Amino acid sequence: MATPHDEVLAAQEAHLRGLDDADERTIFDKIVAKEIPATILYEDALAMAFRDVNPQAKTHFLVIPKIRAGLTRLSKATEEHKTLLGHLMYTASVVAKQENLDAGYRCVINDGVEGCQSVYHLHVHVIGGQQLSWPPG
Ligand code: IU
Repeated sequence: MATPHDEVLAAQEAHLRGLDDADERTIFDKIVAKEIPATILYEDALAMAFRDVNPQAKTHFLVIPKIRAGLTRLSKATEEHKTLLGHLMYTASVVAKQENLDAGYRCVINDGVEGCQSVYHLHVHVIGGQQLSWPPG
């Protein structure tokens, strides 16, 4: 029997399936289009990195694909996203160097409701600049 928790998850998943529509714009699409200001650290043809507005550590930036291309979340990844996903991870390492995170840092991708994802445009969090603890909650 479905629990209330299952029902909430099912409703949210149904909503997210709707967000797969290429016409649906996220706040990150607006940052890419420079319609909303952000502190941009890096940009190339495929990816953009900018500071998180609500930093969870001394350094906290996000790396996103400039075109979402179906990647509302990591669990939507298909074979055709492999190169883009590699590019995002490599970009994370380039910007981490630029930010002098030489002592280490953490990359996180939140997926879906239970992963606490709030913006459905794939993004890699890069967190560092201080000693982090493990495990996360
Ligand atoms: P999440 O993994 O989907 O929960 O992370 C979304 C992040 O996007 C979160 O850390 C927000 O602080 C961040 N963010 C932002 O940097 N700028 C914005 O305009 C919005 C969210 I909305």
